[in-house]
Amino acid sequence: MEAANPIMSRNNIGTPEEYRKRKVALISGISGQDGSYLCEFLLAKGYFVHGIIRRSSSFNTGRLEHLYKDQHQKPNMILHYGDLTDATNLAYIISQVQPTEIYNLGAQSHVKVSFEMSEYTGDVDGLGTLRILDAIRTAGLEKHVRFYQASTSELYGKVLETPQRETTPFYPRSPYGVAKLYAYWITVNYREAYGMYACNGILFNHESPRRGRTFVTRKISRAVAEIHLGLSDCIYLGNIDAKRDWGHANDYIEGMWLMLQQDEPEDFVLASGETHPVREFVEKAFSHVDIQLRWEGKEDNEVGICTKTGRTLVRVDPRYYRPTEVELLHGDPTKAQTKLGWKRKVDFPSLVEEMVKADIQILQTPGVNQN
Ligand code: NDP
Ligand code: GDR
Repeated sequence: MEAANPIMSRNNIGTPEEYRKRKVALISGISGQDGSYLCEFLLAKGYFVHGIIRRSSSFNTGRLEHLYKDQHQKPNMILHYGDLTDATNLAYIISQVQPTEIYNLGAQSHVKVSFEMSEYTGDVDGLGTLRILDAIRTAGLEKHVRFYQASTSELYGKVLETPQRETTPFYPRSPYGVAKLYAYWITVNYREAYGMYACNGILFNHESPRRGRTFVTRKISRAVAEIHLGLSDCIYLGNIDAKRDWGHANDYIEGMWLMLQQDEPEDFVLASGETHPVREFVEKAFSHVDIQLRWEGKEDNEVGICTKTGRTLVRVDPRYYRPTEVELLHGDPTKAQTKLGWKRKVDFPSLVEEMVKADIQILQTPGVNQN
């Protein structure tokens, strides 16, 4: 932190005393959906925010662009190149920036992709968490840093109990879920072994216009916008009977922050408390462009047809099926509501509407980042 600290001294961030007085957050996965909302939220609260971004051959900071303007004179945020597979780099960043809170959101976060990149997913999502926890200890910060781990409802996997809560047994159904299981338990273990303030947020699906386009909600909202504007004919989906507990990402990041502001570290479920099939998301999304669907056929041959024109707008493509599926997620957020005072604000119909409208607007605005 003093002038000898190369990261801090080359960035015009004020005196060491000024810096030490501030709350300082480090976010892995800052360029993702949740990372960008969390960064906005923490900056608004007066935090100094550090983020870890991966080197990429193409631009990967689109979700942060609006926050990065005006950061050159007296920045409130600094982005560092890094990777959860690189322990040396993580140890260096953490020891230099001396964060007070660390949010580990970085992950290979796509469940279907994790079946194809299982070792990599284990390395990043499982061991990556261990690398951060060890980097905190190496820097001697284990009694000073508060650590948030992005755990997931995918830990529940096969349905053993509904609604799923903090005490529901885990049974992950993908390499992603299994990697996150390791991350969950190593977080618990370091809390118990070293007295670290470390929490798991077991978050159910949360979406937004910033959701990556290969996740089902954004894939649907984008396709509906394209079909509405005459840019596409049909959307191809996998298992449309899977049920998810969907909320808005912007509501969930507040819950992450609240978990790190308590007297004692604990694990919490964040969920909407409702569950809906993918099929219902599709129907609702089309209804926002005045298209009603009727379903015909069964399983792989099922199609969604526009009741007015008779055109087929939805087809099932088994390519999107997973070797093992999580059929039903339905969370119980009672503990977070009671202990954290957390409550989601955006309901399911408003979420679908916001996503479809945002995609229509993006497609109608020339020059805007089309992601
Ligand atoms: P995204 O996929 O949008 O973002 C993932 C972030 O991780 C990106 O910034 C990505 O960088 C970064 N990342 C990927 N691999 C690495 C790596 N090897 N080293 C460092 N960073 C890496 O995910 P979300 O924002 O939706 O989710 C945030 C976290 O929460 C993830 O850990 C996810 O597994 C978890 N989660 C998400 C839920 C959801 O519904 N959204 C629910 C429960 C848990 P890049 O931009 O370069 O790809
Ligand atoms: P999920 O999200 O696997 O729940 O993981 P995703 O949106 O990928 O899938 C949700 C459900 O929709 C079904 N589905 C399809 N999914 C995708 N991606 N593409 C399709 O075409 C399609 N058709 C049907 C899936 O089979 C699944 O049942 C997300 C991620 O954000 C994880 O990182 C996070 O941990 C969990 O949510 C909670």
